[in-house]
Formats: sequence, structure tokens, C-alpha cells
Amino acid sequence: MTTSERPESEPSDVERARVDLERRTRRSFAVGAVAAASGLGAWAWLRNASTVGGLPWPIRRVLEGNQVLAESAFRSDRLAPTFPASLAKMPRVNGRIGLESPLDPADWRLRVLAPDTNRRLGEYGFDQLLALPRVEFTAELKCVEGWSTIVRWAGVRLIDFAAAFGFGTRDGAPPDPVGHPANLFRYVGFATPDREYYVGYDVASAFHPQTLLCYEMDGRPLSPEHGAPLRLFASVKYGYKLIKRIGTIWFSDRRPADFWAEQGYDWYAGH
Ligand SMILES: Nc1nc2c(c(=O)[nH]1)N[C@H]1C(S)=C(S)[C@@H](COP(=O)(O)O)O[C@H]1N2
Ligand SMILES: [Mo]
Repeated sequence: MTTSERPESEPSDVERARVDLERRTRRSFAVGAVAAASGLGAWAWLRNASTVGGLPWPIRRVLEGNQVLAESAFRSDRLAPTFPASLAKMPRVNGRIGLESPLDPADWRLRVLAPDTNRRLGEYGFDQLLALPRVEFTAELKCVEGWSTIVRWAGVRLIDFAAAFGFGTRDGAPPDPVGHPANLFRYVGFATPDREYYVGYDVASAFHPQTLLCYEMDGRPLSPEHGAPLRLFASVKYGYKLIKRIGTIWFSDRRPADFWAEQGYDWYAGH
């Protein structure tokens, strides 16, 4: 396997977390089971339920339940399973929002913005990212539409980028999620250069060791459809959080807007 720095997962820990998660997920879905058993039929029951945030409230409840349990089960030392690179494939191209306008790679910069303004705190070229420690591992891309693909990812850990340039913390010191969590801004936002697609992360997920500013899939530079020159990969999030063609990043205490959360999907989107 050609991994430069592959996080090793601890099967027992991961397995324990998963069993815990599944047990609690089943419990939240029991809300729906009660309706199905009532003779009303789950569908009719859902259709008649009032909506909250664009979703019938029982679905909203399950999603919120999942957020609570995913956050509590989530610890940054719990790594998602990794796979041998020989099992990796390229996923299909899914989602082109924010990729429609032409992009000259030579002009591309990663811009870090001040919280809640468009003021630029820093601007970085691709070479500056390449100069940071490269991390490569093979892990699953999971789309909520119901498919998943094992993919070989390479890039820079977001936490390493933040540490290198003094972002993510109130005092500019390197982020220390375990030792000094209060020093971290609570959220990280990302947007495409045209701002058409945008995602928000809780800082624990953003600074997870398997969250990458990703510049390679399957051992090759990203294609435009997969988000060249830079996209996100996070092993703890569903595909819709893995924004392609990142233009801007901001660290903030205000929860950033999220394209699919605005359409009624779960904001947290952990799995
Ligand atoms: N800019 C942008 N990023 C995006 C999307 C999108 O529409 N626009 N779709 C998301 C969704 S829903 C998924 S499943 C993944 C798919 O990544 P892939 O096209 O590399 O397979 O990209 C995510 N990132
Ligand atoms: Mo997706």
C-alpha cells in the first residue's frame, strides 16, 4: 500500500462506537414504528404531520436525535475504518452546484475570511498547501442517496492547515481540540468561489484527523467535476458535506449556513 501517513483504526473501538450508534438509531426510529403499528400507516401519518424546517416533524425528530447521538458518540480519537488502497475506486460525479463557472487553476487561491464578514485574513496558493504534511488514506464516501464508494484520498489535514497559518483558535496558537477546546472557534464554514455551494462544520468534525483539504483522489489530481483544485473529505460526514472546489474558509462561533441543511437535510450530517 502506498500510504504516506495512514491513520490506523482501532477495530474494537470503532466497532463499539458503531454498535452503540446502531442501537440508539434504532431507538429513534421507533418513533416511526409506533405510527406504522397504529393502523394509520406511516406514510399517511407522516403526510399529516406538521412540518418543521421543511420536513415533517417526525423525520426532523429522528434527524435531531441522530445529531445528539452522533455528537456524543463522536470523539476525535475514533477513526472511521480505512481500507486497503486496492479496494478503492473513483466514485461517480455527484453534484455540480458551484462548479458551473469556469475556473483558471492558475488564478485559484484558498481564501480565509474573518468570521461573519468578507474581510480576507489570508490567501494561499496551491503550492503552499502542497508544502504542508501530506496525508493519504482509503475510506468510504457515503451519499445520503444510498450509495457509497471506497475512495483513496490525499491532501492536507484541515487542522494542520489551521496550525500552520494560525487559524481556528482565538489566540492564534495551534488548535488543541483535546487539551484546550475552549480556545477553538466552534464552527468552520466553506464555500465555492461563486458561493453557490456552502457547508458548515462543527469544529470537532472539522479538526478530526481524517478531515482533509483534499487535492487527490485515486492517486491523481482532482478532476474539475470532483472539485479541482481542492475539495473536502471528512470520514465522519455524509457526501453532501464534502464540498468540491473550495474557495473560502472561515472560522466562527456562529453556525455557518449549509446548502442542503437549508433544503431540510440534517445540518450535522454525521454517520
Ligand atoms: N461544490 C459542490 N460540492 C459538492 C456537491 C455539489 O453539488 N457541489 N455535491 C455533494 C454531494 S451530495 C456528494 S455525494 C459529493 C460527491 O462527490 P463526488 O462527485 O466526488 O463523487 O460531493 C458533494 N460536494
Ligand atoms: Mo450526496
